[in-house]
Amino acid sequence: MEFIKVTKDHAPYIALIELNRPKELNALNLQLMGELRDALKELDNDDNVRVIILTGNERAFAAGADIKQMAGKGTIDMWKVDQFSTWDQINKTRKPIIAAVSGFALGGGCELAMTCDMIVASETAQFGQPEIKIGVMPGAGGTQRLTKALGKAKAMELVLTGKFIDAEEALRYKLVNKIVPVELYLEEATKLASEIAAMSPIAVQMAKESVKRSFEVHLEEGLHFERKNFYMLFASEDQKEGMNAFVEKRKPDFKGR
Ligand code: CO8
Repeated sequence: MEFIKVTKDHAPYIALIELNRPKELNALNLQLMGELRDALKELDNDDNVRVIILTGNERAFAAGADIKQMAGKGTIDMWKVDQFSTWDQINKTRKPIIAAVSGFALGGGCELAMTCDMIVASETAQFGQPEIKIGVMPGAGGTQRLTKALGKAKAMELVLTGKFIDAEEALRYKLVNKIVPVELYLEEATKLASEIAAMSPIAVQMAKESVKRSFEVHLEEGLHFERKNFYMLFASEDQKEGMNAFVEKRKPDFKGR
C-alpha cells in the first residue's frame, strides 16, 4: 500500500487506516481509493477487527478528489474508470468506521468522512463541498448526505458557495459526534471505538445496518428490517452471554458468535 497505512492492532479489536499523501493534503487519487477499498474489505473479513478508524493527519483528513488527476478527463473517461463502484464498496463495509478528522475535510474528503458512521473532529477541522468553485458539484454523496445531516438551507449554502464550516458549526449541525483539542482527536476516536469494540460485534453490525437502512426506506419498511435483525440476534451466543451476564451481575465476554 503506497497511499494508506493500515495498523491492524492499533488497540484491541481496533484497526487504524491512515490516509498517507501528506504533501497533496491526502487528495484522493484513484490508487488511494483502490487501496482504501481493498483494506476495508480485508478488515471487514478479519475476526480480530471489530471497529475501524479512518484518519488523515493534523493538517488534512483529505482535501478532496485529486483535481490534477481529473482535470483533463472527459465524461467517458470518468465513466470507464467507474470510481463510484469503489465508493459503493466502502459504503458496504459492515463494521463501524469512525472518521477521526483534523484539518481539511473537503469535497470527496468531506464525502468520505460522511460515508463513515461517526466523526470525531479536532478543533481545527474544516468541512466543505467546494466543487462548485472548480466548475463541478459533489459526486460522491455530498448533496445527499450533507443535506440529511445539515438540512436543506445550510447544505444548499455550502454546496452552492463552496464555503467551509469549522468544527464548532459542524457540531452544532450534528455533522460530527464531538470536538476535541487537536492533540486528542485520534485518542478520542480510539476511546469511542473501544467502547463499541467491547459489545457483541454481531449485534453492532446488525445495529449499524439497521440505522443505515433508515436513510433508505420509509418507516414501516425500516421497522420491519429492524425487527428481523433483532430476532436474528437471538440465534447468537453473544445474546445468551450478554443477557446471562446481566442476570449474573458480571461483565459480558462477547466472542462474535
Ligand atoms: N487535488 C489535488 N491536489 C491538491 C488538492 C486536491 N483536491 N488539494 C490540495 N492539493 C495539493 C495542492 O495542489 C498543493 O500541491 P503543490 O504543493 O504541488 O502545489 C498541495 O496539495 C498543498 O495545497 P495548497 O498549497 O493549496 O495548500 P493551502 O493551505 O494553501 O490550501 C486548500 C489548502 C484550501 C485545501 C486548497 O489546497 C484547496 O482548495 N484544495 C482543493 C479543495 C477542493 O476543491 N476539493 C474538492 C475537489 S473535487 C472533489 O472532491 C469531487 C469529489 C467527487 C467524487 C469523487 C469520485 C468520483
